[in-house]
Amino acid sequence: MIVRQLEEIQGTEREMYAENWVSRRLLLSVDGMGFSLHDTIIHAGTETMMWYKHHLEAVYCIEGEGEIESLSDGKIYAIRPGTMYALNMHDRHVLRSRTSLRMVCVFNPPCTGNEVHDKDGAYRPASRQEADSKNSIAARRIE
Ligand code: 9YT
Repeated sequence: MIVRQLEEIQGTEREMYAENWVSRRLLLSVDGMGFSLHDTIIHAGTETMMWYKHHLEAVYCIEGEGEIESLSDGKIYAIRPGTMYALNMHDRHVLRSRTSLRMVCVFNPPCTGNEVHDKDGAYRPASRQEADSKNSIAARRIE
């Protein structure tokens, strides 16, 4: 069993900073779960374009207010505590925060730890090597 506290992650390599957000990665590829789990703060008054071409992401807002715009059809959805969105079509989107947002994010395949957005707002795909090491860790846990 893996049990972690957010405070254990803060200030370690599992805490990633970008201009508009800070992401605390509670579960990563190396943990062998098949997904990663992030507690992410989006800074107030920011606009972030994202396009996770290589990942599926579900996001659950637990604090704050903002909106998400789907760039394929221009639809805008309000975000407030209790709102979930799932980028099941690898949807290009813009996230706008009126206040600071606290989001619980799940990525499949899992992030490996040090991903930051590229020029398209994407994370690089998980490499074969990372996938193999994840599988061997999962296998070791089962043994
Ligand atoms: C909500 C969102 O997509 N924020 C960007 C950061 C990302 N979710 C992460 O790595 O935690």
